[in-house]
Amino acid sequence: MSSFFSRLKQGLSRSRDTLAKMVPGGTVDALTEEQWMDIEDGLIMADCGADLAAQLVKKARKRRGASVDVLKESMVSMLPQAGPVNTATSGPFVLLVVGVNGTGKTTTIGKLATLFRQQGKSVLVGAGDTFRAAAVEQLAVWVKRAGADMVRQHEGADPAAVAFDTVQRGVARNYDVVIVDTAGRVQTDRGLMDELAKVRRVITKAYPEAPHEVWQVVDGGTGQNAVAQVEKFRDVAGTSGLIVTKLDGSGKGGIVLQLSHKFGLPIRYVGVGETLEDLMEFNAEAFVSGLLPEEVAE
Ligand SMILES: Nc1nc2c(ncn2[C@@H]2O[C@H](COP(=O)(O)OP(=O)(O)O)[C@@H](O)[C@H]2O)c(=O)[nH]1
Ligand SMILES: [Mg+2]
Repeated sequence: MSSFFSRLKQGLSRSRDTLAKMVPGGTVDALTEEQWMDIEDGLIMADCGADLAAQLVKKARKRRGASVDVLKESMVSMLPQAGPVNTATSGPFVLLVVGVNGTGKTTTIGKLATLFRQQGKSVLVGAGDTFRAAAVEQLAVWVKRAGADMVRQHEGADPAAVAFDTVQRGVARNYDVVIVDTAGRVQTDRGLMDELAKVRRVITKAYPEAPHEVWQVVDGGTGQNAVAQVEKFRDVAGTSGLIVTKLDGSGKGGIVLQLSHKFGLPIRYVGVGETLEDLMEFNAEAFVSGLLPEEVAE
């Protein structure tokens, strides 16, 4: 088994445990009515959401010889098929990262910067969370370790000004990748939304093609809260993809399916732990295989 898959599996073990209680193993054919109801309950407990759980079971049951393998296929086929991210833009590839405080934005940016550097790309990161001085320092540590560069201003500086400077410098100095961090909390929710809208606007002023992607980071352990967060940020920030972190911390990995189904947004990465290797490019088949129990429960 590849280290990628074993790590993912390890990270999803709590979710798989949640489901293993309810879902019989992979090859069981012709499940009983009661077993299907248990499966539906299991999917709900793993945070797939009641609507999606019902849909998945219904879809799987329509197939002859319906089994858990068919359920896996239904899950994979309902995930939006997004092509790979096109970072080969004419100027820098500009990525804006948004999301509520504590979801993992800054650490994820640090990891992404490292991954891009490993591909030989030059990376410039903008410290747009000016709300707390500690946030800038935390980012600085990651950026230095990654061998990337950073644009920063003083605590309390206008995040839009930081974003503008970052993108402008990224274009002027021909960076391959520009990543802009943001705050996930300011004095008020309204303030945060206004700020994000402004950050997005000035990025486009600095470079009309940008941002190429806006990824929202959500904490996979927060259940319906994660759904509400995506709903709230989506229009303001123009979210184009999701990163679901902390899947190792709860048995609620089904949230990944619920979010992508509900919003039709591609999942770009999932986080299954705190180290660099725990941020994994999302692969629908691997994810679903890691989520569902494999062995037949006798
Ligand atoms: N267990 C676990 N912790 C994570 C994961 N991703 C991020 N974290 C932790 O979540 C905490 C908050 O992350 P941070 O990047 O500061 O969040 P931000 O406020 O959105 O910038 C940090 O302690 C991270 O190490 C993950 O996939 N799994
Ligand atoms: Mg942060």
